[in-house]
Amino acid sequence: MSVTKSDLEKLLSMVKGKRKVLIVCHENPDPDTIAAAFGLKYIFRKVTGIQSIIAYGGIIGRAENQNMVRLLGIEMVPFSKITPKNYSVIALVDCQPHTGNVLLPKGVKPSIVIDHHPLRKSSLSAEYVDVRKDVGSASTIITQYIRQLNIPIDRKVATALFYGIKSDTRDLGRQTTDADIRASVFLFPYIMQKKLSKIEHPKLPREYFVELFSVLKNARIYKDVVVARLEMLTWPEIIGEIADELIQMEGIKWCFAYGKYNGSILYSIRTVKSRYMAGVLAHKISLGIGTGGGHETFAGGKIDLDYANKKVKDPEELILKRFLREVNCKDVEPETLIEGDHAYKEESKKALQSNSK
Ligand SMILES: [Mn+2]
Repeated sequence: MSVTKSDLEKLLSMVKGKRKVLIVCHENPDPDTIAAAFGLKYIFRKVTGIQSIIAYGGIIGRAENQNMVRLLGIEMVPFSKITPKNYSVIALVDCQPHTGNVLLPKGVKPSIVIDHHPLRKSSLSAEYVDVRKDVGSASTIITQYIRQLNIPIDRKVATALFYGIKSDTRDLGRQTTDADIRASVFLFPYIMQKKLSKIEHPKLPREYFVELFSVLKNARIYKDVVVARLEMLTWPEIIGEIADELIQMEGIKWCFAYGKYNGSILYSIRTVKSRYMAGVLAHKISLGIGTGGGHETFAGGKIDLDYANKKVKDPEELILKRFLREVNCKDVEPETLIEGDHAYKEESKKALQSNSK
């Protein structure tokens, strides 16, 4: 266990007696950041009696994540509904300041940063920093806190943390360490199995399947690389979901999935090359026009189009070009995943229009 009693005493002393404590998730929160926030809130309440508020930017889009929040009774407030300046303690979980995936108003600095992405300089000014690359999820870190503090575990908190670890590590298979497995084993007896199953297998809107159809028709193969452009018919996290699917294709070593959402281009990168740093690649792709980062085998980025359009002619073309260059496919002629010329866009648009009638 890599957290000591005195670390946690320091953490808890920071919130003791405070009336306004804010826990911030990353934008378009995923199960790991939601669970870590929920777990940290539980720790604060259980040990110090302090109530805190969980806030997030973007939307809780994925059907799984909506189910998670609803079925486990996780209260979360959109960032737009609060005034961060009013909070004396701000904790970030599963993200770090100035990384592009958490929007903090200018002048608002977190005093607590708990994350498992590579450490950023911007985090060092926080009073309490627990950023570790040797765990597969932020939920693992929070589970360690609960164990170290020896507090009784709530079953909803256990279910959330278990799912947080499970989804960030792709069922304990991706960038998983002993710490993640130990945390999962610890949580397992407490989890609410039926609720977890409902969370993991949600009902999906029809648009999801229309999106799937268009993605597959539209996918391009460059040797061992697959590129997919999404229509973004559902929620922003669909990019990561599709990337996770496509990287499973036989013979594929890289996947790049992207789409326009809310004035930005969002993209996800996946690779099977475990010793390559996908996060560094994402950083390179976004250089000068946006933000990007992540882990060894999975990463993502965001290009704000208002900004990028002032800098370059065609940001979408540029990021694709940069990606293909980095994976040695600059001059490779692509082929479609599915043979034949499909008017996929028209078809999916028509399908959608008739849906909304
Ligand atoms: Mn995470």
